[in-house]
Amino acid sequence: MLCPFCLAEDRFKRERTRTSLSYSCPNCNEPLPALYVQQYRQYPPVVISAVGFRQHGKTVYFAALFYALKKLGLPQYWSTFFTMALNEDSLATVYDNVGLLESGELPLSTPKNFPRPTMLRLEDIPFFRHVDYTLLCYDTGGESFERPTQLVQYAGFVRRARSVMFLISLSDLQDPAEEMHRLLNTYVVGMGELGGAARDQHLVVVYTKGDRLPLRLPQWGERWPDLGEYLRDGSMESLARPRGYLRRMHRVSERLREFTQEELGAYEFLNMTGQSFRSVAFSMVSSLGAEPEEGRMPVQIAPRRVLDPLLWTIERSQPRWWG
Ligand SMILES: Nc1nc2c(ncn2[C@@H]2O[C@H](COP(=O)(O)OP(=O)(O)OP(=O)(O)O)[C@@H](O)[C@H]2O)c(=O)[nH]1
Ligand SMILES: [Mg+2]
Ligand SMILES: [Zn+2]
Repeated sequence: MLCPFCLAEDRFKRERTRTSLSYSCPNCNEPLPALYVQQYRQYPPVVISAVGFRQHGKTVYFAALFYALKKLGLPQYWSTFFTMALNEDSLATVYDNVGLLESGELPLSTPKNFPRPTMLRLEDIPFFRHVDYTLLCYDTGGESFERPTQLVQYAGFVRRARSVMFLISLSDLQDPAEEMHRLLNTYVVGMGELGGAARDQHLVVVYTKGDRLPLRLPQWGERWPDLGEYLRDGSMESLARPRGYLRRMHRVSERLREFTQEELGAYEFLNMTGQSFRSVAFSMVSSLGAEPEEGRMPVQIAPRRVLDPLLWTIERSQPRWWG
C-alpha cells in the first residue's frame, strides 16, 4: 500500500487499543487516516501531481478544482456523486482554498518543500463506472521544477503518479517551445534520478490561464475558434452527458496538439514527449475565468474546464490504460 506522506510502498502498522484503532506507516511513522487504509482497494489512490514553473497557476488550479467539485452543483448532474476529505489537513485545505477564491483572494506563492497531499475521495463519477478513487493532490513551489536535483528533493511524488500533469502558462513564457522543452527535459532527468521512468507514465499537458490566450495570441480567435469556444462554454451542464463530454475532450486534445505544433512550433517538445511517455494528452483551463486586478479577483471566479485534466488523469489511471 502506498503511504501518502513518504510515498513508500509498504504494509501499514495497525494498533488497537480498547478505545481506538490506528494505522501508521512503518517507514515515516505518520499516522494514516483509518478510512484510507481500510478501504484501500475500494478507493485506490490516484496521485495528482502538478508540475510547472513558478507562477504558472498550479495552486490556483487545485483551488479552482476543489471549488468546482464543491460549489458548481455537480451533484445536480451526477446524481449520486459526492466528495469527502480524508483527514483534518485535507478538509482544511479544501475549505480554506475554496473560501479564499470565493472572497476574491489568491493564494500566496507555494514554498518549495516536500508537500503533504490533499486527500480527497471522489464517489460515483459517472464517467468511470467501476472504481472510485482517493485523490492524493501534491503541489509544491515551481522552483522544484527548475533543476533535476531540486525535483528529486522536493517533488519525489511524481514518481508515484501514473499520469502526470504539466501546467504551462503560455502567456508567461518568452519562448514557449524552448521553455516547454526545458521543463520536459528537467522532468525526465529528475525521474531517472528518482529511479522511475517517465516511459511508464501518461502525460497530460495543461495550458493554464486560458482566458489570457486571446490577448497573447492575436491569431487565436481566427485560427483556433473551436478552442476558444470550448473554453468559453465550459459550463457544468455538459458534464451531465459523460460519453459526449469525453468524446469532445479527446477532440480538443487533438486540436491542442496541432496548436502546439503549428502555433508554438514546439516540435522538439512533441517529439520528446512522444518518446518519453506512454501517452500524451492536451487540455486547457482557465481556473479563474478572468484576469485578476492588483492581486485580487474583481468579479466572482468562473472556472473553465478545470475538470478536464482530472478526467484525463483518472482515465489514464484506469486498469485498461495501465494494465
Ligand atoms: N488570468 C488568469 N490568471 C491566473 C489564472 N490562474 C492563476 N493566475 C495568476 O497566476 C498567479 C500565480 O498562480 P499560482 O497558482 O499561485 O501559481 P503557482 O504555479 O502555484 O506558483 P508557485 O507556487 O510560485 O510555484 C495567480 O496569483 C494569478 O494572478 C487564470 O486562470 N487566469
Ligand atoms: Mg503554488
Ligand atoms: Zn510513510
